[in-house]
Amino acid sequence: MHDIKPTAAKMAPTQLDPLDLYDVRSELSEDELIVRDTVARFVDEQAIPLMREAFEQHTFPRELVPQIAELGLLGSSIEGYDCAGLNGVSYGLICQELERGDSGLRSFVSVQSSLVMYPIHAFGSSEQKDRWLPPMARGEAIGCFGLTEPHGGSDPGNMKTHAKRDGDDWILNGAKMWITNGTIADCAVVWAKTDEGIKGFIVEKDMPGFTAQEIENKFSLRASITGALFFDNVRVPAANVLPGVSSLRGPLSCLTQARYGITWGVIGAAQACLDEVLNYTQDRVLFGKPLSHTQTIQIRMADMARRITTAQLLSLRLGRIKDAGELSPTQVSLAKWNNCRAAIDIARDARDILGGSGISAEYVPIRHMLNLESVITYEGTETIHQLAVGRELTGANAFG
Ligand code: TGC
Ligand code: FAD
Repeated sequence: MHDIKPTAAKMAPTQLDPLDLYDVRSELSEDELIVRDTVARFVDEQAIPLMREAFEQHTFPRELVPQIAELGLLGSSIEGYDCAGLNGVSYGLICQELERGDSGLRSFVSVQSSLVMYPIHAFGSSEQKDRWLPPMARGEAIGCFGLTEPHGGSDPGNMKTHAKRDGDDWILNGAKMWITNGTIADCAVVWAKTDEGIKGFIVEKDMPGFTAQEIENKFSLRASITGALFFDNVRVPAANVLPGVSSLRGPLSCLTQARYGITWGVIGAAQACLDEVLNYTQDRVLFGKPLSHTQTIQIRMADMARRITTAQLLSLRLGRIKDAGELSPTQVSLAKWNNCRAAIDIARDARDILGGSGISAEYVPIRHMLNLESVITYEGTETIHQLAVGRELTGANAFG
């Protein structure tokens, strides 16, 4: 018979933070630490208590938006226009802390900041910036980003949505699929083919011919709204066309911003899973000792810590490169691939270590695991990022 009491085995003194073994925290500036700690407090106190139910109810907790805005988390990298003007590392830390709560929370901020406010700021007219950026920073206007189409999102260059000039206006036709915030957005930045190249259109929710439909029954990112957008001869005034870009470079440069944030975000999800298994395995007594004292469980948790540490160092370095203005999309692809793969593997393994409890929403791994199925797919699938790195290494384009 096994002695089923905990062995009270001598615990080796632990001095390192299990969720930050290389003390990445010490690499952060005072301002970056304030951002991290403030968002962490918001997530722990305000967001986490709502996320499980939001996930179960398949709804986005919109009541958090005013606080998110109040903290300056919307368009945080933009200077002026009521935005916080923070650096890239701070944006990463915001994403990390939000996604420690739930990927849906980070998605909301990613889309608003990187996919809607960023293109308006980078490619918009001064009227467009004045009109949209301040209310978006305040969370009073919500945006969405329409690039993916029903016939295949990995190859946006093959988009069917198109627009034709008609006097001073444009007539827009087509459809977009899997659009975060699609049905709650006041406007959509929609990318469409024109005779003058691929252009971005700010389509307002009440423009005749524009409809949005919620995609229901998702098993992933349930605490986030996802929709399909339809454009049936929508008349868009020239004043709503982004003047600064007329090629695929427009939407792809937005993706570079959002993917960068995701490299940080998924670290938060992975940390939440490791934290859960560290706690759970201390109390779970099997074969006469706590699960945390068995060799294979320790190896699995050590592997989680190794992968989190690697991801942290990658994202921090990426952030410093970004803040120096030298970021290459290939570097972002490598980190999006590495960090999403690490996080989803960690979440799946954490789910397993919790045994039957692992399938319960009372513990976080299954929610993160299901969310990460979306995160590893959107903003470029793992394969797309591997091929982007392959293209950089070889100079040969394997997409064609
Ligand atoms: P390619 O010939 O490579 O490039 C066309 C033009 O774009 C430039 N470019 C980039 N610019 C900035 N950032 C990048 N990452 C860029 N990649 C390319 C490039 O220099 C060129 O510029 P120019 O001036 O010469 O015209 O285009 P390609 O058709 O070969 O595409 C390559 C590929 C496959 C990498 C690209 O199509 C791709 O990334 N596909 C994946 C699509 C994707 O990620 N969709 C995401 C949709 S949005 C979303 O998922 C939001 S989820 C948000 C949430 O809820 O959090
Ligand atoms: P496909 O492009 O059809 O790919 C199918 C499979 O083929 C994948 O496994 C892919 O890796 C593989 N594949 C593709 N090309 C190759 C190749 N050359 N070689 C080998 N394999 C290949 N999009 C937006 O525009 N805005 C949003 O706000 C948004 N939010 C989203 C939210 C959620 C919850 C989800 C799930 C998606 C969202 N997306 C959004 C769409 C997302 O970007 C796409 O799902 C993604 O880009 C993949 O496109 P797809 O689903 O059409 O898959």
